[in-house]
Amino acid sequence: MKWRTPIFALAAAALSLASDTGVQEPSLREAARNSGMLIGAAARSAQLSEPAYASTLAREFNMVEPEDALKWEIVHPEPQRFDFSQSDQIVDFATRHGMKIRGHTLVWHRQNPKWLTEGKFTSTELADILEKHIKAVVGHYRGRVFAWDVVNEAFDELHPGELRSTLWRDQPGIGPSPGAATEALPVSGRPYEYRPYQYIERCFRWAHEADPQALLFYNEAEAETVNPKSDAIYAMVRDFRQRGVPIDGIGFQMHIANLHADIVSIDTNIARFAALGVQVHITEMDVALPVDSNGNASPEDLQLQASLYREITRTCLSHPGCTAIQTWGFTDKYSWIGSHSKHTQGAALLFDRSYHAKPAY
Ligand code: 9MR
Repeated sequence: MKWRTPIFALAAAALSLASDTGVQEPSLREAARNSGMLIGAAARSAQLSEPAYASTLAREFNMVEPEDALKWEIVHPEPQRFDFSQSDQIVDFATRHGMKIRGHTLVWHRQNPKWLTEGKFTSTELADILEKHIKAVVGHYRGRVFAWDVVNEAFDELHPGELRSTLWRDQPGIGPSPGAATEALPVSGRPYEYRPYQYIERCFRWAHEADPQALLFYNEAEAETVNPKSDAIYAMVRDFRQRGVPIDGIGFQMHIANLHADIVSIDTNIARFAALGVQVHITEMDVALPVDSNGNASPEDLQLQASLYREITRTCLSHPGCTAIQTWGFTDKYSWIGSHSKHTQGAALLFDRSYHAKPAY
């Protein structure tokens, strides 16, 4: 009967873990490793000193992405000054715990510092600033960040298929793109070859120069299904692949607020991008639920949420090109959903505010 002792001990330990936290064996991280997947979460440096936050993150995930720490206003607060202190904390944490690191994001229209947005720079100056920024940030983490969201959310919400008007599109985007083939698109009377997403192409080339080993992603919101926005991105990615622009992947954010999301369309969309030879990462998944004044969702909605997490995970696993699933945070204690929806929506993640695993786990 001797052999039973360690098994009992293990079972008791697993049970007490389960009753304490609701987590199961194997952890998400172990399950992901067994399936050859990456399972990630966005993280905030300020929370790493909280023991439950740090232990859950390290136990359950094999990939991490700074939620805000690499955005311009934090990492590049003054024209000549970079501040990597917050992102370094997350990168160091990931390194200590053997986790892969995704970088987010080199170019976005939000969270930019005033010196940049109000600087009234010329196109040439802006292009120069952008190139230096990308090369400095990618260069700082060369060999450590394995994948970058080079450009985030460049396509428009209101006019799907068109590029959003931003500092970047409206300025360096209008210049001719070095290396762009001139025969691929009709020029129709323009003085030089014009691609609306020319500035995006330049960003990918700069990032690739700074770290030729890093995987370079285009990341987008509301492009998970087959729709006019994902059609436009598909055309851009296909053009990039045909002309050898260094793009390796597409990130679908997957912020879900509709509990009846169209899984079939998501599946078809993942398949068509994967067929272009790019990897697909689900980069920012959460499923927002209606919550009461205490922040609690109904048991029925928690089950519906669990089905959505399950369906998206299954869909990703069914495509060899879908290589990572990441949630936007992991505990409902720290989630952008609560803050932006005035607390009528929330409970969007895998763990509740006390780090107990929810049905979605
Ligand atoms: O979660 C991020 C939140 O902390 C920031 O305040 C916000 C600023 O706009 O950005 C949030 O993250 C966004 C991500 O960078 C890009 N996709 C949408 C995410 C949620 O808004």
